[in-house]
Parts: sequence; C-alpha cells; structure tokens
Amino acid sequence: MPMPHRTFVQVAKRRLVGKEGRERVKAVRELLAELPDYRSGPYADIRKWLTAEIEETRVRSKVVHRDSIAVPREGAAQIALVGPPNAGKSSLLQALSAIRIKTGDYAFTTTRPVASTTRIGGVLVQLVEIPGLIEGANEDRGGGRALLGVLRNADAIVFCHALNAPPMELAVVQEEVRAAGIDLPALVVATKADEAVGRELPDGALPVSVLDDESLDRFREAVWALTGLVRVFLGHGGEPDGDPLALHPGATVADVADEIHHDLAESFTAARIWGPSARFAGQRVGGAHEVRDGDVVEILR
Ligand SMILES: Nc1nc2c(ncn2[C@@H]2O[C@H](COP(=O)(O)OP(=O)(O)OP(=O)(O)O)[C@@H](O)[C@H]2O)c(=O)[nH]1
Ligand SMILES: [Mg+2]
Repeated sequence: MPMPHRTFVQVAKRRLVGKEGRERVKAVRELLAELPDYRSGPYADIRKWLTAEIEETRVRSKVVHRDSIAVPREGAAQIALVGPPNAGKSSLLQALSAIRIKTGDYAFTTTRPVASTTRIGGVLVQLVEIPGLIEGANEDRGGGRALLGVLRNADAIVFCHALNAPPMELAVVQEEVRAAGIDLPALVVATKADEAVGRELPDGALPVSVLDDESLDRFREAVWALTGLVRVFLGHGGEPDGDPLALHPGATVADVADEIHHDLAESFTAARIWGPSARFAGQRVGGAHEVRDGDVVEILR
C-alpha cells in the first residue's frame, strides 16, 4: 500500500525544509524514488512538482551565487557610496578613512565593492563604494545585479555626482536603484566642487571636495544624520567620559543603561541628563526618558 498522497506531500515538504542546492536536489531525488509510479492522478502531480523542484533549485543556487557579494558589516551603520563611474567615490572614501585605494581619471577604476570605516563624532560608520552603476544594471549590465544586491543590504545611500558631469548621469543611476526596488534614506553629494565653482548644484545636493576639509566635515555630519542614529555620551556632571554610544532613534535612558550592563537596566533608579533632550542642564529623569543626539547621561544608582 503506498502512502496516502497527502501524507506524502507533507513528508516531502518536511524533508525539504531548510535544504538548498545539492542537498535539496538529492532529497528530491530520494523522494522521487519512493513515489508510486502512476501516470496520472495525485501521484503524477507530485512527480511533476518534484521534477520542477530540481530545476528550480539549480537555477536558484546559480542566482544566489552570482548575485551576492558579501560585504561584512562593521561599525554602527553601513552607508553605500553610489554613483556613475568616475564620480569621485573612491577619492571620498580615501579622504574619510585610512584606506588606500586606486583612484583614476577614467571609468571603472573600482570593480568590486570596497569598504572602510570612518569615525564620525566618535562612532565608527562603514562606507562602502559600490563600483560605477550604469544604465541596465538591473539587467546585470556591468555586473549590476550583484552590486545592487550589496546596496540592498546597506542602511543608507550617498549618491555621488561630479559637479562637472552631465546631470543625466545621476538620474540614470537613481533610476536603476529605484527600479531595483531599493528605497533607503539617501543624500546627494556634488563631488569635485573645487573644479566647478559657480556651477549650479543639483536640488538639495551637498557640495564636497576632497581638497576642502570643511566640506568633508559637513559631509560627515550629513552622513551621520542619514544613519538616523543617536549619539549618547556617558559622563559625570555633563562631561563626557569617552566616545559616545550609537543608539537607534527612540532610545531611552533605560536603553542607555542596558548598553552599559544588562543588570543596570533593572537596578538603576534615575539619571541626570545634559544636552538636547534636557529641559535644563543636569535634569533628573527616569528610564522612560527619550535621549537625543548629543546628550550626556549620568546613570544614578
Ligand atoms: N579636483 C578634484 N578631483 C577629484 C575630486 N574627487 C575625485 N577627483 C578626481 O576624479 C577622478 C575619479 O575619482 P575616483 O575617486 O577614482 O572616482 P570613482 O567614482 O571611484 O570612479 P570609479 O571607481 O571608476 O567608478 C580622479 O582623477 C580623482 O582624482 C575632488 O574633490 N576634486
Ligand atoms: Mg572608484
């Protein structure tokens, strides 16, 4: 007596759970071998389903393989530098971090995503250069699909556009990102601002030049705002003790205590607070008080 077909389907699904690639194909083959060999009816349908499953698994493993380049995360947030070739992405990355990479006055100097961290107000933020995205990236032109895959995992995007380049170049890149269904907080920077003095800025763009430190500082602050994170210092009497913690928006004094030590979140009684969220310097607050970027918190026990 063969197993009732409904039971067979349940068993089959259970055996395939969590299996991918070669392992899944092997499990499917074993199931096919156990399946009663009827030419029509429910068992024939199951055979069809399992046979298709082999092909789908193969396609999926190829796609997963090709479409993913892993960029290990570091720091409090991952920000992608995106733009047409030659937009000055590598130069910006180099100006803001310790990395030394090739920059050049030609397209596709960078061919794989490059990551490096930069310190913004005491917090490490990871910047990732996504090599030049071009028209047709969604159809995998220029290896675009893998690059968009990296972008999808980022927390926010900095669109880089050389101030002396045709405005259309930026629009093309933004359209590819939109078409990929990637919708992240974003900022546009007009790079090489020193070369194109007097030129009109694209709407809302922040001018930067790697030759101008002040513009780089403004850029850092804009990147920080883009992360949406909140920097909170621990300290005494309003004086920070060291580098800040990076917390998600909406974080409370209890979350700050929890970052220091899980036990502290339960045991502390109150806190004093200095900075943007304090009504006055040294205000005494409870665990539910929401902190803001730049606060100094002293946990009282
Ligand atoms: N004057 C000036 N030149 C810059 C600036 N930033 C970049 N450049 C120049 O622009 C050219 C391209 O810079 P890259 O940083 O290699 O550009 P990219 O976007 O990384 O280019 P690909 O990796 O090829 O996509 C180089 O010759 C840089 O020296 C800047 O702020 N001012
Ligand atoms: Mg580059």
